[in-house]
Amino acid sequence: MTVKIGVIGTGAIGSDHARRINQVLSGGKITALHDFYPASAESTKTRFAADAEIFASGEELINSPSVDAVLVTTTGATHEAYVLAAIAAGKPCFCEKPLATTAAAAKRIVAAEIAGGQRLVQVGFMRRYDEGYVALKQAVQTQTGAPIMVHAAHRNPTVPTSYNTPMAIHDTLIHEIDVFRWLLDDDYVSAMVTFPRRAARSHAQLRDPQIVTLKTAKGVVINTEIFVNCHYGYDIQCEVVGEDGIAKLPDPMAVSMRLAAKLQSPILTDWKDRFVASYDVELQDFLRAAARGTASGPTAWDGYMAAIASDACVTAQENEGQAIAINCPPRPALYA
Ligand code: NAD
Ligand code: ISE
Repeated sequence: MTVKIGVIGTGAIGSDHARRINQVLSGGKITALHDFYPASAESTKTRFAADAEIFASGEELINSPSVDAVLVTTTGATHEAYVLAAIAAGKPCFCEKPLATTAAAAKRIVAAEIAGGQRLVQVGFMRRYDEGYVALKQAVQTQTGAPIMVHAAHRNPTVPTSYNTPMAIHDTLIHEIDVFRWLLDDDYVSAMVTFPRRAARSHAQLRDPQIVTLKTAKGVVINTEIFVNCHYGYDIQCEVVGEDGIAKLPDPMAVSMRLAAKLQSPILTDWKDRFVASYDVELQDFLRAAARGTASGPTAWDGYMAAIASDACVTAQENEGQAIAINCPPRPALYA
């Protein structure tokens, strides 16, 4: 079966997902596109989806018989309405991270999915599909002994001036919030934020960098540096310290060169390249499940748990140095 896919939001990642569904993966075809800016949808159609129809609204796209499943790749704050509409239509929905920018909105999505009685939502937490994180998880489960601490860094070379301080949490750190919950099989109990001096390239609306400390129910302390104007590259680092040893996330494969009296190897600069294989695997997983009318991978519940922690981190940004409590509700049967 070929799953007919509609994409809402054809910016950086929406157009890239359209490309991979039509040119790389199997079992799906882009039949419908919508973007707030029609020129963006037109451009995606021209480049990657010649046969797709362009819809005037996301809701029309979702309810069209030419669409079996939906990709929501608009900006975070607009995800909720489209995901709820996809659930109401009974159509599988891949929603890019964050599921929602507040826990209240994510909770409404979870409530709608539970009311419908079946899983339809997959959240775009692609790191769970990354070879490096999968290997790291296996090392933590079998070799390091029980985890005690995690040291991590999430560095982007640059972000636009529209990117503000809370986005460092719900747009950027949200990846670590989810992946560490998955990696450690643990939930969070508190969050704290510390700001070093503001880096020179920080924008007016952004305090960059920052260090977020999350504590888990099992007592693991996770320190993550978020530095989104770090200039030198796109760099994702993570080291888990356990009872018996330390496991480190592998760097992407790169040739090491001895050249001009220097030992050097390149560092990537774009998230699209760093996680290219994981995006492929997560969306192939989505297509496979959507063909059966359901969803797989990271759940709306995972998106909600991440949003609860993300809200606490934003509060922690506003109360530097204070530990903000995180209270996770019990997991409903649908997500067991
Ligand atoms: P972008 O700004 O490049 O694209 C967003 C697109 O959505 C734009 O074309 C915009 O016109 C459109 N849009 C905004 N609001 C809309 C609305 N209400 N209805 C219809 N269209 C609307 O942003 P992006 O970088 O592609 O990010 C999109 C989403 O993907 C965000 O949630 C972001 O966090 C996520 N993302 C995930 C990853 C990842 O690594 N998984 C990487 C980048 C972005
Ligand atoms: C972006 O939206 C992503 O999801 C990238 O993976 C992340 O590194 C970046 O900070 C976000 O803005």
